[in-house]
Amino acid sequence: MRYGILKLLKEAGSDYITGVDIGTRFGISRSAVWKHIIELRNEGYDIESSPNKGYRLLPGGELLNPFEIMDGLGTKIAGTEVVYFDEIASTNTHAAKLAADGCAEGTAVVAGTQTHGRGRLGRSWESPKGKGIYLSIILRPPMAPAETPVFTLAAAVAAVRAIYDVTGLRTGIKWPNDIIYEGKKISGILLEMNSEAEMVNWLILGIGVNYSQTESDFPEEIRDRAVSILSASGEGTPWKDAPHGQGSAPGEDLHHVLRGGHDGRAGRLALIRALLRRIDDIYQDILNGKNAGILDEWRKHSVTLGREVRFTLKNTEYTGTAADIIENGSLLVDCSDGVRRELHSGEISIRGIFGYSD
Ligand code: BT5
Repeated sequence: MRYGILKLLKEAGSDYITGVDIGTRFGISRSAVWKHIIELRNEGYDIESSPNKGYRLLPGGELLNPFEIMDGLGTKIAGTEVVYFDEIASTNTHAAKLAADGCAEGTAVVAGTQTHGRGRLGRSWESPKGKGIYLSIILRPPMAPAETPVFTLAAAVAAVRAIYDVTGLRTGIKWPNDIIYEGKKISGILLEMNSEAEMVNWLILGIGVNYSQTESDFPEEIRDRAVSILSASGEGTPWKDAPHGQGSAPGEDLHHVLRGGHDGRAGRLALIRALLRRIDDIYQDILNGKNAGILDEWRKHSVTLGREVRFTLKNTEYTGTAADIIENGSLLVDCSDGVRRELHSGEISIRGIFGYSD
């Protein structure tokens, strides 16, 4: 009921609606309307009340909550259910519990901060409160485990698209799963799976995006290789690097969205919704067998292909040129000894001779 009232207030924009009108709409008394308004205010919504005119929602007053994330989202699967926590250990860990308990496919877990945000291979993900996006989505693709590596590539493509949709920033993908802006990591992806031999039970697609950290918000060890959306955007011109020929860059009115609300929460909300939409689209592509298009787009955004890489395999160090990516997620490297080698993420340590290295 109170979200019904909130919807009405949103539809009214900057106009007021009287308590009587709201009451009539929902068949409740004016004092019942008032109680719901108080509840919404307690949740954090900025609702103005004027004795003669009624109520209105003040601009930029959006919150990060399941209602805001799902309202009018229009996705088929991703984000059809959303759970939100101000604080959680790890959205991926929680999503795994929900998945094991049989939650609906597409359920998204969002948090304001993570106390034990996880990266790959036991690494950690810095997740300061209110400064990043921490999102996990549960998928149940009807396929064999061997077919799932494309999800890592697809998630990276979806993240690049979503960041561009909302900010106009053109980011790149560093194999296997880093989203990079000018050599620094702006987002990371953690894909986890539970399966039988022949069939996936569930996949958890976890995405972390640095949203509003400044340099000093990052721990010293990663300061020179981490960046946030807002700092990458530069003061006041978030779309300065908008690419040409990739659809129109966001209009100036988006500026207030990026920085809007407390803690830029309006911008984080917009980006979470864009991520869910882009993941939903690309998941449909996978289900419809369109993996080739995903790989092509991955190649287009790649900052790894064509570059010199150095890696260690079974204690031997090799150098070579990153030549291509293949559907199982492997990177093909033309090594200086003339041999083309296939690198599987997780098995090698790779040193980019460019920009960010890990
Ligand atoms: C990743 O791992 O990049 C995957 C990160 C996935 C995080 C999301 S948040 C929502 C969901 N819930 C979770 O618990 N996790 C997912 P990896 O490629 O292993 O990179 C980890 C490394 O990146 C660390 O060892 C640091 O060097 C660096 N790092 C940590 N936090 C960072 C940050 N906020 N920004 C940039 N780099 C970071």
